[in-house]
Amino acid sequence: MNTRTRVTAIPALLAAGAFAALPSMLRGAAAHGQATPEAASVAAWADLGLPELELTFTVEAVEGMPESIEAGRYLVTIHGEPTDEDYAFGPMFLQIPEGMTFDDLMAQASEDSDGPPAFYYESLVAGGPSILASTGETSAVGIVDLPSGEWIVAGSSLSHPPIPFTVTDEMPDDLPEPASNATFTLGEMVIALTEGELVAGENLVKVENAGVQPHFVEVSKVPDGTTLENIEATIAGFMGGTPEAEPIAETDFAGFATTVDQAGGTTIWVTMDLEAGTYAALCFFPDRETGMPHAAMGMYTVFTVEAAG
Ligand SMILES: [Cu+2]
Repeated sequence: MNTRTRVTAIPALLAAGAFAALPSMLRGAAAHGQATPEAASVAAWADLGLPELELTFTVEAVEGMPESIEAGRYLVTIHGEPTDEDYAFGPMFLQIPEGMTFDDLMAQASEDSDGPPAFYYESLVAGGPSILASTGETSAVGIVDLPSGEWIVAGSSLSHPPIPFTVTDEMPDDLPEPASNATFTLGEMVIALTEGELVAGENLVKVENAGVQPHFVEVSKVPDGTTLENIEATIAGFMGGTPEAEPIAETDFAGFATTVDQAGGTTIWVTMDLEAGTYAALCFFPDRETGMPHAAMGMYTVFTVEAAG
């Protein structure tokens, strides 16, 4: 069915930056050790008493989403095994815009276009955790706000068609602030570590989109000593330009974590399991005006993670 193919292709298109074009073989080479999340740190989230959602991504569907839930800040756990064709997947929670129906949304999404449908830039896309194939992990956890309205949840990769659900009532006004040791702040066209620091081991990371367009953050380990200029040169090369500095080989990007798209004004919390080293964080969401991946417009940063003392 064409509609389903197109709709489920939206998030894949969005995630389809230059890195998504890398051969999966190369991604496999970048895999790092199996991570066992420390119960101690994520326990800080479990102790908040948040309502929970547990979703399973099978090959064909997202399973476990109730038809109706109450507005709130949700602890979302996802399970699934990425196939060779998946780069990553996670839940795309999208609030159906006022004046649109589920069918309208499906119809617009099925229209041929080079980028995301217009409504995607206007919608409340809540964001969330993601399972990145290169990590070898089969589950992920995050915290996501879901205010009242008519929603869909779909997979942020092919083969997970949208499922409608309803969120009732008002957001509680006493939402707890989940613990975090670092904050990424996203905007046009900037991505910055604005609070705390990322450490070797498990991190509880707050990701806030202070901008207008949807953004996400993908964190890849890069060779020690990599600079912003090296990343700029690498992206220029991807875009067919002539790099001014030394680019990094595509095979030298090792994916460690990614989030799914989140709309302006949203905040999520996710875990990121990192090793000591140098990292690049980038957003490849296509710009509304130019269609260029945000990274090509400067949306990247470089940071280091120290070895645990
Ligand atoms: Cu972006």
